[in-house]
Amino acid sequence: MGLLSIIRKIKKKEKEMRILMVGLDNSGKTTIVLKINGEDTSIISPTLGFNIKTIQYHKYSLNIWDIGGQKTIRSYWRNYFEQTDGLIWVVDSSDVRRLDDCRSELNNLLKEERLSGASLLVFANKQDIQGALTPDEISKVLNLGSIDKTRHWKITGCSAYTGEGLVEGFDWLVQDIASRIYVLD
Ligand SMILES: Nc1nc2c(ncn2[C@@H]2O[C@H](COP(=O)(O)OP(=O)(O)OP(=O)(O)O)[C@@H](O)[C@H]2O)c(=O)[nH]1
Ligand SMILES: [Mg+2]
Repeated sequence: MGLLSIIRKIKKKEKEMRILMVGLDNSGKTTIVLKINGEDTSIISPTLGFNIKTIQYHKYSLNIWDIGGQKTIRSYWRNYFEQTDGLIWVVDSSDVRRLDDCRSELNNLLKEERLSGASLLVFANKQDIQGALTPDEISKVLNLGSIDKTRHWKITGCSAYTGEGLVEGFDWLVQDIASRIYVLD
């Protein structure tokens, strides 16, 4: 391999970001990934393992790991923590009954040493549903104000159906990661 192609290869690799997408089952993770990638969101089934999707986003290549959130398979989340640059926690803002569960699962994740350097984007999804809690309300219930000061985080309201809020969230996440790991860009 010539020097130029080696350099190109390194450069290409440099532009990659690993994004881990988790949250309770039915929160809308898979729908969000499809929508941001411009794919049909009408036929969706629960994720029993995981999906990996590589999306070209501006000049970055996002490797998005969309992991199934059903209770019985949450113990497998830890298999995907390594080398995560960005963590997306997806919340069904209309599922008030399970917000306690949602808070405790998120708290567990944030204690994880291997995720300590990852930027955190919380998507308060399903804002199109009447009666859904607002991002501010979700933030209070999930106690995001008590997140460690060293963590970069943001909450954004969104709807994977209409697409509202998705670009705003991804833009913040990608910029935040880039400012930490690609400082020379
Ligand atoms: N109204 C509304 N429904 C949504 C939205 N996002 C997802 N859904 C629906 O919520 C259900 C679950 O969506 P999924 O994307 O499969 O959820 P998931 O988080 O990937 O679920 P698991 O794979 O089981 O962890 C589906 O019926 C979606 O159509 C949204 O923004 N608004
Ligand atoms: Mg899914």
